[in-house]
Amino acid sequence: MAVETHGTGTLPQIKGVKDVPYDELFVSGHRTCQGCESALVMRHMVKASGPRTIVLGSTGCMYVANTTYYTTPWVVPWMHTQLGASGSAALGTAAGLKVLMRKGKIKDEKINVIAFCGDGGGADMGIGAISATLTHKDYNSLILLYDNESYANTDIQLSSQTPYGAVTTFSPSGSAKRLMHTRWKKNMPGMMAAGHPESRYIAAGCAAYAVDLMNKIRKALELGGPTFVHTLDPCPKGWDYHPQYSQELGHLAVETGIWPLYEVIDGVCNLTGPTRQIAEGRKKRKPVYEYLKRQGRFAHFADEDVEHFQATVDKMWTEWLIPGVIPFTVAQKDQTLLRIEKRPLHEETKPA
Ligand SMILES: Cc1ncc(C[n+]2csc(CCOP(=O)(O)OP(=O)(O)O)c2C)c(N)n1
Ligand code: SF4
Ligand SMILES: [Mg+2]
Repeated sequence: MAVETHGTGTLPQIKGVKDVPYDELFVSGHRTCQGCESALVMRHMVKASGPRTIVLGSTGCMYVANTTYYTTPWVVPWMHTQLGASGSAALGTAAGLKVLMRKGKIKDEKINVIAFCGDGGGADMGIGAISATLTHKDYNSLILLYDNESYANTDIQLSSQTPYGAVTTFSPSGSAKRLMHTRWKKNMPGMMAAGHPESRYIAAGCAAYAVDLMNKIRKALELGGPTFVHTLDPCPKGWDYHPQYSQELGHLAVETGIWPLYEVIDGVCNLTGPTRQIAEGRKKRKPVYEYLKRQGRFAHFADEDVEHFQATVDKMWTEWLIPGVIPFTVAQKDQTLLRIEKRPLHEETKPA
């Protein structure tokens, strides 16, 4: 799809791994857990955006573990902001830079403003400020929500992004109640796309698909205005698995269809990576059990819990059309979307 950009063209799309910038702008000196995918998101994020970037970070693992006293992995300018304030920090910084450039106090050049937040800080506490920022089309900023599916930094409490049935310190499994948490994960990127027509770019990514993620970051910054990228980040501590499997779990989240990769550019939805292949019938969607069985947070699941999880993911693929984002007329013309609706459900949901 041809897309008009207001960028400088300095962040072209990356064609493959060999094309990825060599420079590291998020280096050693942090204290995140071994296998932390959120830290990898930070690394990919600034690799994609380059040195002319200001990063703002709300409280959470990516703040606390990345700024231990007198040490930091950030090579680019970085500032902490309050837990629910990523949206305000993004807008304020973008507006401040614009004024300073207009008054000739600093050189008029493209500076990328990226504010990150966790799922607790972004999808729960700070959603109002993010929403407000996404309506201010005159200011260029990217809000990146790194989603480890819990309030990880304060010891894995339940958030609106915690998946159905998962054990957290606020939702332990017990003899009286096997599942303490029975709400479906809030659809943050879909909601942001549906409600913010001024935002030209909203995407869902995953660090296990590094080039796809870096290209999404670049597209957001090139298109300009307020943009939003949501990443799903396997977290060995909160999800309870060996750190060596983080990338595999990222792949499984996408291959089972639990975490679809897509972008909404000027209101048009574009599926990416394996999500596109599955939708086009070129790849089979894996049973969710493949993903669930690898994590201790789902170890208490009975067959009926797995079946409910599978049935809801199936429904997401067959019935949801991201209401308000993809008009039915576009869905009619877009064969990919039609194929999603026509696809048969996967055959198996039960453990082998
Ligand atoms: C207003 C406010 N309430 C509570 C806290 C305590 N706190 C610090 S980090 C954190 C968890 C944030 O979770 P999330 O945004 O998902 O980031 P993660 O720790 O998972 O990376 C909490 C509750 C705080 N810093 N500020
Ligand atoms: S608790 Fe999870 S998100 Fe936090 S540093 Fe460890 S692996 Fe990363
Ligand atoms: Mg979190």
